[in-house]
Amino acid sequence: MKLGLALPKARLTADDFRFARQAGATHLHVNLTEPQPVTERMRASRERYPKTVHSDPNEADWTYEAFRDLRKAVNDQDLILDAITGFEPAHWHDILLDGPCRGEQMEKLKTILRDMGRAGIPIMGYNFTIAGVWGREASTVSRAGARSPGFHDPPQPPIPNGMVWNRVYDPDLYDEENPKGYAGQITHEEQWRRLEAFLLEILPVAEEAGVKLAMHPDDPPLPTLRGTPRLIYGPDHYQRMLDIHPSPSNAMNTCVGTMAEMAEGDVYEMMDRYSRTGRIAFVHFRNVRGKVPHYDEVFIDEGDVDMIRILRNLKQNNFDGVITPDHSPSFAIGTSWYTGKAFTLGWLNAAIGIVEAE
Ligand SMILES: [Mn+2]
Repeated sequence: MKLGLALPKARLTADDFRFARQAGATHLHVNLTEPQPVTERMRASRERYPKTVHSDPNEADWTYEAFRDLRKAVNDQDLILDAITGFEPAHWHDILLDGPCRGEQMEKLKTILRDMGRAGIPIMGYNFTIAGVWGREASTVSRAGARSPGFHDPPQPPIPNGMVWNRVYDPDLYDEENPKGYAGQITHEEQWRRLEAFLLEILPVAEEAGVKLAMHPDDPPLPTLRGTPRLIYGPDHYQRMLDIHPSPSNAMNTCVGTMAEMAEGDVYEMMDRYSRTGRIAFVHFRNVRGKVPHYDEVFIDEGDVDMIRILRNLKQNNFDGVITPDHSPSFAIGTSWYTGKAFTLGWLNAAIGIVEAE
């Protein structure tokens, strides 16, 4: 088992890489999407792409050369670039929504996977979701009032057309005040059909490129969110996804926190069952208190889940991939993102060392 750190696009600097290495990580995951609030996103999109619906707002980050240079910068700090953790919504909204540019966007994604393979980046994370990660608000129930996300059954307005996740991909279509219809109000079976079509078409390309596609469960793991269907929110759902295609590139990014939040099933049984398949590409580690529709994310060493038991089970099932801290509560002092990550990395580094030595 290897220790990794996931970095957002804004933190891809040499000092950030050194921070990861100093805290004990050997591997990095990077998120190249732009996590901007909707209003900023709309403003930026309007300025840069006044008419274009399907343009990629950071095309330069998604080329072979960019991947190659990123990998080199990571290697230069004695780390391994293990994964990119998600496609930009502008690249594939019509794959999720079965829209008119689906074919063109499938070709774009295939090019990205080929370029990743060529650059030596072995894993692409993804989450086949229309509503994305949504509805969590800051909670302070972690130890000594540390701030951390919680989910408490909020009202769920439907998603105006022109948006997937929380990202506006078409500012001309998107109208928050007077929506021109709503996105993704479809059945679960239709969303499974879209996932199946996506995987059957893209997996041969991924396999040839030597890249694994690693699917994250739906966070929060509710059957529907904002009226859109979710696919991976219960104990058997990953099996249905794995059964679509036996390729080793058809893989999972299991998330201990999200799986513990599921209303049904048992996180230990799920992790045991899926790690036995050998198709977990990497694991997100975080602890949680509660289950949908009411839960709070908490420090790694508090909460409902016995994280050591999870690690022992992963070792027993010969999991040899990367484990990264997921979201971490924020400390009251210091640069909170870094202190939260450093705490979780230190805990995980010690725990992995002990479990591996048993
Ligand atoms: Mn996660």
